[in-house]
Amino acid sequence: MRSAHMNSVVVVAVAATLMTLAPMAMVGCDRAVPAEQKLSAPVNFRLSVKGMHCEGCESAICDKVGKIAGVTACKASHTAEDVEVIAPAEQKAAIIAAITRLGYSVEK
Ligand SMILES: [Cu+2]
Repeated sequence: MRSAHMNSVVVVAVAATLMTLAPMAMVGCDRAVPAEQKLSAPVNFRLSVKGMHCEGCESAICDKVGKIAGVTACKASHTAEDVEVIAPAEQKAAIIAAITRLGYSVEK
């Protein structure tokens, strides 16, 4: 049981790669595929975020956003008031919620 956690960390890290490289190879073993591997391929999107005033705010946001499953990149700018993320599109709501919970406002 001790290795179960490590295994899931590795699965998250390679999930996006597996989905883009060999989606057809997954057919036939659906029950063995962890939920993380069902995320779609990451896309780049930009959120307009108000309330950041320094680099500490930028790292606070990307620290949180980076922990969301499927997120492969995060870049925040308090001067441009935006956050650029590379993540599966279906994770966008979770990313907006995480930023909002930190006290910043995301404009849609
Ligand atoms: Cu700040």
